[in-house]
Amino acid sequence: MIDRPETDSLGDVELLRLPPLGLDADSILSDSIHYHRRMLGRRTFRTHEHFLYQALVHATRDRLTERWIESRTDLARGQGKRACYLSLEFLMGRLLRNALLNLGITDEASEALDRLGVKLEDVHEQEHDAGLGNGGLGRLAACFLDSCATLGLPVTGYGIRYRFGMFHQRLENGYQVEEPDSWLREGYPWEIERIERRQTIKFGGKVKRFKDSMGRVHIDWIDTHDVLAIPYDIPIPGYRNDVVNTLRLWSAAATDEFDLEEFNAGSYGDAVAAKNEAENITMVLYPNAETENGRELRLRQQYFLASASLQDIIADWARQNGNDFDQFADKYCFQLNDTHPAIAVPELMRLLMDEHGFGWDKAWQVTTSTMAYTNHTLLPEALETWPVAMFETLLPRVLEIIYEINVRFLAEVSRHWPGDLEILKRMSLIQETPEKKIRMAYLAIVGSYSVNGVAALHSKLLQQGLFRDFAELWPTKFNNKTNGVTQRRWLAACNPGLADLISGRIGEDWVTDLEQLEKLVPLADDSDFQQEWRTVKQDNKTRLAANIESKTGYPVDPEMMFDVQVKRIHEYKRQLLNVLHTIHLYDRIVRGDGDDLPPRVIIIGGKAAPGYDMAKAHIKLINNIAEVINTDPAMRGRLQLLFYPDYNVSAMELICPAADLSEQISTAGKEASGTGNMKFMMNGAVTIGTLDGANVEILEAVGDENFFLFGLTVEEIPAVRETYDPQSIIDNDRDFRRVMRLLDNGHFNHFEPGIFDSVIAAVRDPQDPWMTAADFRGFVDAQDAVGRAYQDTSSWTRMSILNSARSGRFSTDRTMRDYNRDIWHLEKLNAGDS
Ligand code: 26V
Repeated sequence: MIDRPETDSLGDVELLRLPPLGLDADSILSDSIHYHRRMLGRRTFRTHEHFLYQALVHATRDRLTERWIESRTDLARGQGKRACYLSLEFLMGRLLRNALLNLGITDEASEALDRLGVKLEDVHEQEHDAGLGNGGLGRLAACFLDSCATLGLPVTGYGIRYRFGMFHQRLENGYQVEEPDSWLREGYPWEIERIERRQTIKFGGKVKRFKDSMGRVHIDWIDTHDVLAIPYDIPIPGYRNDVVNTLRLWSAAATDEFDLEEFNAGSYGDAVAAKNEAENITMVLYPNAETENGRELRLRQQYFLASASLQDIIADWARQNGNDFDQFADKYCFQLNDTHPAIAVPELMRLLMDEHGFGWDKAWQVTTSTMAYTNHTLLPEALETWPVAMFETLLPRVLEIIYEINVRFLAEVSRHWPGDLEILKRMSLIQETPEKKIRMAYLAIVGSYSVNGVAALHSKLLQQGLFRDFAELWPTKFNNKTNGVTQRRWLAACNPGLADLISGRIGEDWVTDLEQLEKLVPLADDSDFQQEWRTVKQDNKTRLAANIESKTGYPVDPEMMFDVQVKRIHEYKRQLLNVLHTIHLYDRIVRGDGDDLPPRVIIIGGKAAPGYDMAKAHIKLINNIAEVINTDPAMRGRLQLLFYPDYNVSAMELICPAADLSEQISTAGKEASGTGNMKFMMNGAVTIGTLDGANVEILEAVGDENFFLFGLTVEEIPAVRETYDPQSIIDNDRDFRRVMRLLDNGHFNHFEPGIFDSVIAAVRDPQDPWMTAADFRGFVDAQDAVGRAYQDTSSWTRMSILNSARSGRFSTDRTMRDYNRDIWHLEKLNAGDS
């Protein structure tokens, strides 16, 4: 058995150097053929391009691996501080295009394949998206990794290698059907299994206390059911800087002992069943729905990730420093991506106390100077709580530690607010009624030295609302870190036409310094530049139109305005508001009042959590309306509605370069940040949006003459809510009345009576939390302004250019610099110096 992990110290690396690999087309071609033939054993490539894809990945990975090892050596040599990004989700998408871009060998790889008569684009199509995330939160983690590597920041991602990622969405009669995502079926050529760094994770059992000969109390967590955690590493290359960081994903496996025990008891079947139970832990990514809250397997996943990652780091530390943890907090920082890995707080306490013999105060000192927490939601129903009863059976020792954290924390609260029992109840890590539950966000706040939100508005609302008491107790702990996206994937790689146009005018520095895009501002009125800008957009629209036709069967005219809303389907994001406006446009054309409308295709895409019935009904509604509109000859060339099936990262890479209008229309105060809004902006789409999340900062950057603003503000909502009467809003608005009449009359569901009743009722509900009716008029008017603006081609192009030009601050390079300046304090790796 391989049981001696490589330490991060220098060891024998010097003895194992090889001559560097060529980055030219010849070398790439010969290595690809080598892998295709000698490793994969394939004779021809014409029948299965997939193996050529695998061969090219291996050739590319070799070139990364060389730099990867050097980066790890640099890190070991420098002994600098590192950050660990703990996240249950990493929505990586495809890796090949970005690896080639960052290595600077896209043209060389393309030329190598040309010689085989194969197009690099077709090879890219062979790659399965690594869909190990639900949406924004997981994709943000992936963008962070790209930016950290590019900035040379030593940051390792720690996550779970789910056997099945985000489900695939198929449509059946307009309804979403979920299908498993077997992304690992053909093997995943990017990963390297590191069996020697496996860890053992404990579950169940009981806690035993005993005194040693010195009279000191020791704690044993015994009779546990152990599960192995096996790490798989994926290289994360920086942009042309020779830095390669790591994404380490843990996979669960049964321990040998587990098998043996059952086997000795004479039941082979039970042994295999036990193995299954262990491996179940990393079987599937949970979709984010309320119905998935409180599932025991999800808690197992969270503990599995936290414990495996911390043990991995501590084992490495102990190999180099023995039991001396004095410097540990100067060398490590753990960034918690939402509360999902917050169980790392008590787990680090447990490891330091029970496994390394530290007292409470020392362990708490280390924990609270290494943990930092990022909140990603204001929706109360998305805040995690775990039943105490579940902890009792699954993680009894961890529960004891949480109780102790709470006792000490509440003592601090009563020192701050003497005699205030109400506040003790409010701030306790344990919610008492109706069921005893652990409030994971509070645990994360108490255990961390930094707590941040993900956009200015969101961070402000956290401090004034959800976490108000905590912000009052520890005002300096709270801060904002506005999200971003990586321009390497979201402009350079996915929009080569625009990237070339931009680089031709202002040079290539924007690829690592997005603020450079400001240099486009003076070109916004240049008519030649405008024409070239429009040509690129048109090409991207043509490319997307072909893709949509192949997926939906509907031909799309790229001359029409592309009005796009793609994101998870959720009531707060208000796809329904978009649908109401679509019906309104349809109604205007039918009643002969649509002559001054620009031809428009409305594209909506996104997945609904499998247990979220209302969101699923929205998908069905969109598809039914699409069917009516798209088959009505009167709509031809004037209005189209399309539901984009199986929306994912790779789909967005086609969609955002082709969008004219970006829909960011959530109810104010509900979207923490949004990041799709930034991808669209960067690619020259103009936003129609509410004052929510990062839209506020987008508006500030671009100016209100380049943004279509509408809707109630966070400040206005509470007062409007008090007397909210959607029916009277409908009654007093002729357009709204007509829209509702079409819905009420079953115009979109003639042969399926009643199926939209709950959707329609929600619009009329005075308690509607999303206040869709309240924003109808504002939205329709703003859309009207969009329609008029779009018809002035030159002024629209100007807006488009300015949106891209002012998107500089929405790079994750800026976000990561902010995290590093205020939270992590890491030194850059000496890229390329070794
Ligand atoms: C909740 C749950 C509940 C139980 C099962 C699995 C699961 C998975 C995720 C979540 C919470 C999701 C929170 C989230 O995705 N927030 C999004 O974060 C983005 C990045 O900061 C931000 O742009 C979006 O506005 C925000 O909705």
